[in-house]
Amino acid sequence: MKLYELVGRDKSIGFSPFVWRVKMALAHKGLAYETVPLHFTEIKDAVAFADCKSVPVLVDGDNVVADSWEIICYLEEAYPDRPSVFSDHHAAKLFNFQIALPLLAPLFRTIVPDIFEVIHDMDKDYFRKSREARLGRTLEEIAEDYEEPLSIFEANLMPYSQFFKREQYMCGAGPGYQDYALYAMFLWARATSDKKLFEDDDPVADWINRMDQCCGGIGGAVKKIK
Ligand SMILES: N[C@@H](CCC(=O)N[C@@H](CS)C(=O)NCC(=O)O)C(=O)O
Repeated sequence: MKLYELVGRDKSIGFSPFVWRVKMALAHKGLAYETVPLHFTEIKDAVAFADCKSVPVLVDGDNVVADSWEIICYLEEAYPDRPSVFSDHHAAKLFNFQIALPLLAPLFRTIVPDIFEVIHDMDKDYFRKSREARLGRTLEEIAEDYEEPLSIFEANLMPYSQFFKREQYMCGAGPGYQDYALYAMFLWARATSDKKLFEDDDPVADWINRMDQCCGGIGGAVKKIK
């Protein structure tokens, strides 16, 4: 199996929150794969064969699947004898939408100037132009005002703090899709930014420690890109 992923200056550290969902699911299922590390500006040409413009893309024999959700659904169907990541397929699908606007969007605005610092020089023009157009401001303006989106992120994280005060994982006795999707977002931030997203004594920190150790510790090994 081949997984096309996004890397920064350091080719050994993938930082896409969507690719990390798939990597955690592959590890959960014990499926082996190799990665094809790509910089932002390499993605379009490299995954054109999959008729898409973003990563992750998975190639499994003759099967080509794009989009993290589609890939995980494909793995569930193609490898039914492996442990499922879903405790409830519909609740998992809904969770993608539940975290997109309240958490992923403000976190993106919080760390986007930090992401710019860790990507390869070849990507800098593309990243600056595309992200400044999307956000309607320069990266420098965004960097000055990061406390506003960060406070939105922190407020929207609160239900998870309350939940993890009482429960170990979102999917029950062990981690599953929702845990991986939320954790992948924190790996994105860990690989690209030094910003503190929660207090050390927050129950979210305990859950992240548990997630760092699951699936052979692949998430726990992620370091900030130098
Ligand atoms: N819905 C897609 C989103 C994937 C996505 O946005 N990937 C980003 C990396 S995090 C990408 O490839 N961006 C290409 C670009 O910005 O040119 C999924 O879940 O797979």
